[in-house]
Amino acid sequence: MIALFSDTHELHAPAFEFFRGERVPCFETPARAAFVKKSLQQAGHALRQPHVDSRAVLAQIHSARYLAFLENAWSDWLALAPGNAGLQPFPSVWPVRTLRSDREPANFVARLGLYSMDNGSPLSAGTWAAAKAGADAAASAAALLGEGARAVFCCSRPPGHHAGADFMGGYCFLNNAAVAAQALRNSGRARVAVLDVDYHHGNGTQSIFYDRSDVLFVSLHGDPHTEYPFYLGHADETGEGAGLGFNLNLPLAAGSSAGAWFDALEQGCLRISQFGAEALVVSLGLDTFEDDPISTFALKLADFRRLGQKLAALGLPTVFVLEGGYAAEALGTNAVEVLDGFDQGA
Ligand code: SP5
Ligand code: ZN
Repeated sequence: MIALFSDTHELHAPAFEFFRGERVPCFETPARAAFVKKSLQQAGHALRQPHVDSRAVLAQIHSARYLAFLENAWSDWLALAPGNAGLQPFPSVWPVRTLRSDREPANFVARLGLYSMDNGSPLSAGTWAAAKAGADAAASAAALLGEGARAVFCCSRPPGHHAGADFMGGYCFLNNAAVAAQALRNSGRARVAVLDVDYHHGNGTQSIFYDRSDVLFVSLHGDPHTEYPFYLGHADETGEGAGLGFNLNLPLAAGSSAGAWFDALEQGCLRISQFGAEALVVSLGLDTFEDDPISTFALKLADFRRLGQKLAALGLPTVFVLEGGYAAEALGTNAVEVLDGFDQGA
């Protein structure tokens, strides 16, 4: 399978995040993509650079003011105080209910809160460049499908599925899966399905397509009653307006078995077939792995091959985008199992 990879991901390298009020090393690290790259090369998958500028598609997915904020965030942060170069900005105030989000404050930290869903998505000097390279990979993958490729894997980070039209969150800044889906729509595919198998609900992708019937969103994830992102991902979220019936959430209790997970996958795949999708985007989070440090599902290496085979059986041109997965050393072998299972089943 063609895999897209850019070294630019390394430029997003914050040092710490918060856990229980303490600074802890980031779970989402450059080493993750390095392990996946190494496993791809060992398994003989061809690596290519992204070759399409995603800027026009990004403008269809994200708000202009959010994109402008993100692109300039690091220089704005440095402009506040010279010593900020060695510090990480975090939001400390958010426009929750009754507060206004239509007016953009001048204050940097207030703007950071306006455009964030959590304080768990640290920025670093190269965040925009790395996230943009990931979006370029997603747009490039869609273009390669247009040239006849059966499937393309975007080996990129930071991940994207928690990022909404105008906010970052959950280690995500630009929604790569949404970029791939929109680019596939732009190239003439009438119906595109996004299947999100990350442990966490893809709240950003859901919200971006919630009122649309041309992009079906299906997600398997830890029940938001107990699992991040908590405020979205319930089974009763079925879409709105023209999008009613085109959103399917399959939440599973924390600690669910691989058997229960594959039962839910079956339901999701049936819905995608019934939808009549002309292309598939897979938000490939691998934090469903039994040894993942922040998640509670129990998939083993062999289950990832089974996942790939199951996805191939849908018979659709497919873009895979890397999302979460924090057992970094196992991430590469787990990802390659999915891709090899897909190639084997295709
Ligand atoms: C893309 C993705 O997978 N984002 C996940 C963001 C999760 N952010 C919250 C992390 C909370 C960490 N909790 C650690 C629990 C350890 N038992
Ligand atoms: Zn996740």
